[in-house]
Amino acid sequence: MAMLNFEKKYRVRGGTLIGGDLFDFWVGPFFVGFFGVTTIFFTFLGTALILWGAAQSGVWNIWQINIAPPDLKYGLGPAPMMEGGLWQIITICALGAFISWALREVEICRKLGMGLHVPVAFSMAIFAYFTLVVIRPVLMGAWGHGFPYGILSHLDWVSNTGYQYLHFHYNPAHMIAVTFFFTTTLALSLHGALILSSTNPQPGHNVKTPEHEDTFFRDIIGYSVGTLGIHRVGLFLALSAGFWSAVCIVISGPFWTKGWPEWWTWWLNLPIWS
Ligand code: 07D
Ligand code: 07D
Ligand code: U10
Repeated sequence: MAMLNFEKKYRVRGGTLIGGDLFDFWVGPFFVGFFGVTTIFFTFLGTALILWGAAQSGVWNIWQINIAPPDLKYGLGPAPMMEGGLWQIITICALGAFISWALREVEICRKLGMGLHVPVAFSMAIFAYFTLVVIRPVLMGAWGHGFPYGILSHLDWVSNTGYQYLHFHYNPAHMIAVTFFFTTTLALSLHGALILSSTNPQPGHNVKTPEHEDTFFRDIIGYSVGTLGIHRVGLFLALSAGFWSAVCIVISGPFWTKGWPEWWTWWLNLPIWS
């Protein structure tokens, strides 16, 4: 109930980026806004096109639906509808929906007078997707380098693309990205566990304070990053994971065409060994 009173106080007009008062209202719990309308538009159209593509190929098994990008021969031009054109339009819809969603987050933050950290964070995911389906295909000269839209088919693409570079684990940016992903889960599990351990004491005991949290980490590793600091660390780790993912795929092809194990010959070739 407290939450509902709070919402009533802050659910006021203003703060929109575009459209003024036009869509400045709520439907149930959802803020609409200009970008809510564009989100619904792109999501509806994109989903309908995926379903239409599934109908055209007669595949209704959810795992096997596949909307493939165009053949490499179409380069960076538009492809016929059933030969990748559908993938191109769906890509535009996906980017339209993701960017609309991020801008709707910005409008909500502005209404609440909050920082833009959440939309900035989501933008890193959009950037990774944009790298996969726009930046890398453009650098390599064909939309056909994008990944196909299908639950299993996109896994085939990841595997095939990985093996094109012999052993993707040797991609140094992939190593950095994987390490950031692992560190993110480590940090989240430490933080979740620490908060629960101090706020869920044994029956009859007091809830513990941030001093207890600081002291736990000072005792165990000699340093506490602090209660605000851990959230900065978490955001940094997670955004770095997405950033280095984008780097690891954009350098594969446009900047390195051989197997990734071979990249490490610079180490063997250091003059120090000879
Ligand atoms: C838990 C938030 C909820 C989101 C969910 C995803 C759809 C797609 C579309 C039928 C954490 C909803 C899914 C709307 C339906 C059609 C056409 C987020 C949570 C539940 N992948 N991927 C999955 C996407 C890429 C990879 C699952 C999207 C890259 C591997 C799901 C994108 C590469 C594995 C999925 C995308 C890659 C998966 C679970 C976009 C490198 C798995 C995702 C837009 C990043 C895992 C069968 C999840 C799996 C998996 C969606 C891109 C690799 C279907 C929307 C090309 C190796 N991916 N993916 O929980 O089980 O995310 O696959 O870029 O093993 Mg993928
Ligand atoms: C792209 C998702 C964006 C999502 C958006 C939102 C909706 C709405 C609605 C639920 C980036 C979508 C929202 C649709 C849903 C509702 C209501 C996120 C994206 C905008 N790898 N690998 C990565 C590991 C191997 C290969 C990244 C590990 C093999 C290739 C990450 C291992 C080979 C590519 C990673 C491993 C190989 C990658 C993925 C282990 C295969 C990429 C995370 C333990 C033989 C991809 C930018 C990511 C990449 C990528 C981890 C193994 C190949 C670092 C842990 C050796 C080709 N791998 N990999 O990017 O960098 O998220 O993409 O072995 O392209 Mg790898
Ligand atoms: C965090 C936190 C914290 C909290 C938290 C959380 C992080 C400490 C205080 C949050 C965390 C959690 C709750 C934990 C669980 C979360 C996850 C595991 C992450 C994954 C999440 C999910 C899987 C859920 C995903 C659900 C989604 C995305 C919602 C889906 C909803 C929609 C699609 C509706 C969106 C609404 C829009 C776009 C605008 C409103 C629109 C409508 C209501 C529809 C009506 C439309 C209109 C009025 C517009 C008309 C449309 C038009 C004209 C277009 C028509 C076009 C045509 C072509 C016809 O740190 O603190 O606690 O809780």
